[in-house]
Amino acid sequence: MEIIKLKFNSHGDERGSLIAIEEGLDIPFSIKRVYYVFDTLKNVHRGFHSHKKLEQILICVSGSCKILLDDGKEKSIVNLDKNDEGLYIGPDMWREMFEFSENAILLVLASEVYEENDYIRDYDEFISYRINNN
Ligand code: T46
Repeated sequence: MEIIKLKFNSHGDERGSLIAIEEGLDIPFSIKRVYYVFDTLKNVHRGFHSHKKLEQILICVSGSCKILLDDGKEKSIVNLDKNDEGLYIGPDMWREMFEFSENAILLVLASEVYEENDYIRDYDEFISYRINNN
């Protein structure tokens, strides 16, 4: 499985650091939605779904967490612990998020507005969808 990570430019000086993320420059899709996940405890697992259309970039802007990616054939665990690094997740990829550190903030840039119909939340359905649509 190919893991696509994006590196963002950090502008640092004696005042601190700043990272700017621009559509068209840093992100391969139009950003229609931004959300962030926080106050998630270490032993909690989230996600457990895939998307039919949605593309996203996940950035752990504070702390760290792990992302399990599963394309139906292969699984991979990605550690997100750098605020200048984004993980691209395209459609048809099962994902789970876990091992959130204290104060972890997972920022997500999304290519579409929220649409529950785009989710596949049942693993067997995900596998059948992959078989029938690839
Ligand atoms: C994903 C991973 C990385 C909204 O009302 N609007 C939104 O834009 C989102 C993302 C969620 N919600 C509501 C729906 C649920 O009632 O917020 C609640 C929690 O959502 P969910 O259980 O889907 O959260 P996660 O952390 O399991 O998954 C989220 C995204 O939903 C998903 O697209 O890829 O983060």
